[in-house]
Amino acid sequence: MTNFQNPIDPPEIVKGWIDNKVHHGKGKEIPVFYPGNGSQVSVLVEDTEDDIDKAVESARRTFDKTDWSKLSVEKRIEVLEACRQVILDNIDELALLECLGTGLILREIKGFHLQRAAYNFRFFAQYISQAHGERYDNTDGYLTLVNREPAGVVGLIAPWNAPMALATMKIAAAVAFGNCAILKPSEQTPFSLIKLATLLRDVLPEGVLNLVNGRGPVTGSSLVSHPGIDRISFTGGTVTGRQVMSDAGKQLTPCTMELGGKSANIVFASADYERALDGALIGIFSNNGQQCLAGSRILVQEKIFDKFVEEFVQRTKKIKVGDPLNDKTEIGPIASKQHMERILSFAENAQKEGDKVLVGGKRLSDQKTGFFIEPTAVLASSNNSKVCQEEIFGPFASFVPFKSEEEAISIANDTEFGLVSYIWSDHMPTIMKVSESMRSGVVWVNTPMMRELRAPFGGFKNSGVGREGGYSCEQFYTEEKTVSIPKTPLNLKKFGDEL
Ligand code: TXE
Repeated sequence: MTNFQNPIDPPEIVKGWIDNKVHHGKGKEIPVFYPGNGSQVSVLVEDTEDDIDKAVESARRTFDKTDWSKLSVEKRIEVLEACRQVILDNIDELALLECLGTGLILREIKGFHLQRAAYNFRFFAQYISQAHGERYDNTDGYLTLVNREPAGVVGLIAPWNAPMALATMKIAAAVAFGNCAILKPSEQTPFSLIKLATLLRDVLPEGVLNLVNGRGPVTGSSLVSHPGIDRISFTGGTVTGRQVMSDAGKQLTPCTMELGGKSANIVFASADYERALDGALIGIFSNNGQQCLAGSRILVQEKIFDKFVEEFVQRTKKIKVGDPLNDKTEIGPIASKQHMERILSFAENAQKEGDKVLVGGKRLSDQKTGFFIEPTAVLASSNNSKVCQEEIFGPFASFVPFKSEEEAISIANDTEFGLVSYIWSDHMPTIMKVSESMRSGVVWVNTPMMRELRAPFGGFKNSGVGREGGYSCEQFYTEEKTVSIPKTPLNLKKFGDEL
């Protein structure tokens, strides 16, 4: 049995970051584990209500009393580009810290997650360089301008499945539109984001990016409920999202919610078969299967169903699961013990409920310390089965056959979620009809996972509220102000002046 080594020497203790200084919170010490060997590697000091007060005061001070929110576009572009450079200059260390927290494969962290993190800042630098405004002339001689002003102090709540890529989208947007931010990383994966916050101290003035640590119901809910917060941007599970929105609603704080998914990956007989097979495997197994946009329900047309499933299973058996530091690894450990046990419980239940486990479903037998599971595929008894209705959020595919386009559409939409749909077909009328019928915020045709940052990303139904993307973020991270000015002096009605 192998016991994989930690990617990097872990920090002994993880603390918060307020006013560009280390902040020692008032709460408990929470253990943090490395998923690759299951051992506790560090503790984080939990921030409580008092600490949140300090973080909000600091952000508010910078927002209200300095020129941060009024920086010129040119200056702000420089700041965003400098943030990008900080990530690229420190990519090796940030990647190892991201790996330590998440167990994601180092190769993918460096090649994708951190490239995206850096690009998020460049994207918003480019976006604001072309920001547009509205102006209206009217026949009464008025000029009306619609100004966009920074929203204020924004709370950013990030999950554990891709901390750097997801949190930096929020940080970059907040900075681009002149806000001050308070970031709460997941308590499971604090290492890379706290490092980033400290590295950014030479670029961002104090109070622009504060970071608080701790569990959701303690630190997260104090942040969401704080009356000094003007926006909450949340990425996480649907159950938590409901709680966050209800807490924020008490202060009427606007929220965006990027929540879970149970996305249909629909493979028609008219598809390019090999490409669809590759796409289905990528759709469910990349990022250890822990992603909201995973194609976790694979619907395959009856004519090709048996062959497709058989070949999917054969390929799945060959996937290399193991050390995230090894260049050949394709799937690393699950992010936590609790999450691993939850995923495995779906495989156990599946047998009892009449579904058939085709491959996997167990913990890796030669690796009992880290949180490794076999990549899994299940033939569902129907789309009503638990494995088709609940978000499993791991390397776990559920197969369902369909006969016609109508049946595919009906099964695909038969879920509480509506984040993404994948369609594989070379028949244009099928592509058009099915994509128009999907109740999801995103549709990918003959491709897995294309993220165009200018376009909105988010979900229908229980997959979310609001969107992330260029214009969507501009709307969310700013307040609109309408200013009307007469172009020439007007003859106003004279109240109190006798007619
Ligand atoms: O996420 P949570 P969990 C899904 C996935 C997963 C399930 C549960 O199905 O199995 O959610 O994961 C913070 N107020 N996704 O429980 O709880 C928390 O500390 C404020 C989908 O780990 O949603 C963390 O920082 N904040 C997903 C963040 O919310 C609170 C990504 C996310 O944690 C809070 C992750 C509260 N009351 C899980 N409670 C995606 N959309 O990609 C928790 N948090």
